[in-house]
Order: sequence, then C-alpha cells, then structure tokens
Amino acid sequence: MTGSMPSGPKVIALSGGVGGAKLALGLAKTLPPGTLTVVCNTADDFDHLGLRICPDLDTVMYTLGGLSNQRQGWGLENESWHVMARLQQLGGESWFNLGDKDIATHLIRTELLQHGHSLSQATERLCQGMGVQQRILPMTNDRVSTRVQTVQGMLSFQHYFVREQCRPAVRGFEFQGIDAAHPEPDFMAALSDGSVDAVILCPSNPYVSIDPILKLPGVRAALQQCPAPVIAISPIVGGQAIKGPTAKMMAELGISCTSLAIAEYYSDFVDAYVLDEMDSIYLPEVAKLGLQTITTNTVMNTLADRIALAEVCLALAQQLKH
Ligand code: FO1
Repeated sequence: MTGSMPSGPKVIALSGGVGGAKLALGLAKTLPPGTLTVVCNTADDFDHLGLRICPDLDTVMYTLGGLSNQRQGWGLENESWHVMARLQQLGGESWFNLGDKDIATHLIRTELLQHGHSLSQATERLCQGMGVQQRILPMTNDRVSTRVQTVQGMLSFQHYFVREQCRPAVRGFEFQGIDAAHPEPDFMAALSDGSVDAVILCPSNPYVSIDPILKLPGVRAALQQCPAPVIAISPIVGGQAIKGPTAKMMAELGISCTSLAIAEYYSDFVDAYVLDEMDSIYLPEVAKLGLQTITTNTVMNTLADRIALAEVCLALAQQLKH
C-alpha cells in the first residue's frame, strides 16, 4: 500500500509507552528508514536510585530496536535481575523493576544529562547504540512530572502506576512544570513543516500519555493549524482499553468509556479518526464532529496487525493530503 505513496513520506507519531510503541513499530516496518519520527511522552519520567528513568522513551526505543520484552511490553528481552535481587537483600527500594541490561540505558542517559547534554541528544546517542533507524524525540527537554490526584491523595505517576498498580481511584492529573516547558524544537518545527505527510496520534492513553504532549505550550494550537493531516487511533475498543488503565481512569473521571468520548476530546485538532470495526456504531456521531472516519482492526496482537494498522493510517493520510 505504501508503494503507491511518494518515496519516503514524512510521518510524526505521538506516543506513550507500550500501546503506542506497537503502532510505532508497524509504522517503522512500513516506512523507509529515516522518515518516521516518534515523539514520546516524558511526563512519566522520574529519578530513581540516582538514575533518570524515561519509561516511554525506553519502551519505544527498545521496541523499534527489536530488543523489547514483548510479553511485558516494557524492558528488554533476555533480561537478568541480579541488581534488583541485591537491592532487595540490602533493603533498597525494589518496587520498580530495573533489569541489569536496562540499567545500562539509564546510566548512560543520566551521565549524558549530568554532562549538559539534552534529553534529545541522550536519546539520539542511545538510539544509535541500539541500531534504531527512526528518530525518537522526547516531547520536551524540560522536566514535566505527572502527579495523580487519587482518593488516597496525590501520588507521583510511577508510584500510582507501578507501586500501587493503578488501584487508587483517580480524580485528576497535574503535569508539574508543563507551563514553563518548551516543546522539543524539532517536534514543534515539524508541526508547521509543509513537507510532513501525516501526524499520527498512537492509541496511547489520552489522559496520561497524549495529554502531556498536547498541554505543552503551543502544541495544541500548532496541531490545529498543522498543514499535515492529523489522524488519531482510538485506544478504546468495545468499551475496553486495548492496553493499560485507560478504561478504569475514564470510569473514575466520570467519562463514558467509548471511542466516541475520545474522538470528542481530540475533535478540535484531529482531521481523521480510526475506530475498531467493533465500534462502527459510533461512525455517524464521529462524522458529526467533522472528522473523517474509518473502521479497521485496531487490536494489535501480532506484527502483521501492527503493519496492517500502520498501512491503513498511511493510506488515509495520503487520501487526506490530496
Ligand atoms: N512497568 C511496570 O508495570 N512495572 C515495572 O517494574 C516497570 C519497570 C520499568 C523500568 C524501566 C522502564 O523504562 C519502564 C518500566 N515499566 C514498568 C514501565 C513503565 O513504568 C510504564 O509502562 C509507563 O510509565 C506507562 O507508560
């Protein structure tokens, strides 16, 4: 399908971690090397045991490098856990699982940052080391931290997500530092670049993965004015989240858990919306929002599913560009 596109369409994908990385891999397998840029949420990032951990950048890097633990979704395949075992024996913090090989990523990143490199530069260096042929950018080089308002009080994101396993009911989110943060300059430039062929919002969690990107100063407005078609893929299928706690969060926030609710949330800047075949009932209402719509299989269990969804999105982008 991509063969009919001009060689090397330029595509920007906005992604969180595990769910977004699946479509990013489908896009990477479909597009020629060097044409895909994945912009990752960094509001999940935190400092832990003296290391800067960037979970969504890590997940996308490992996935595109063919190194990820596919069963878990995060971390590296064939990992060993000697450092964690020792930490536990010594009474150190062991609720966040850092594999021995994974630790090397965080050590290199932390050192580069301490020596004045930006997170974009550190990510580029790590991608080179992992043989990743696509560009992976943090949404910003500034610090932004998600804080989760829960019924048990305020929690930092990883405490909520990993330590508490998303159990406390959520009441809202705060993205500390967002108002002073600058969107990554190449990301911002791409949004007004007439040669970009598509901006694709991966089916990541809209509230904690995509929202931090959208809430960076100027990003939502730039997406509204973006010359390239902006396409979002619903992360909700048949009232359930494809991956992670999106459905649980929506229920707790009092939002009806449908792909339509997410289309409404994105409708001021998205040109087209991809729904799962199971949700075709919502097509007329999504169309009423002024969005082009298409249904396809959006559940990405296999690599073939990821590539098929990427091809549908790219064909849609090509159609919208003309
Ligand atoms: N997710 C977990 O559910 N448990 C973990 O112990 C865990 C460790 C971890 C280490 C490095 C890394 O880059 C990611 C890690 N993740 C872990 C994934 C991650 O924290 C979440 O999936 C994201 O923050 C949500 O997008």
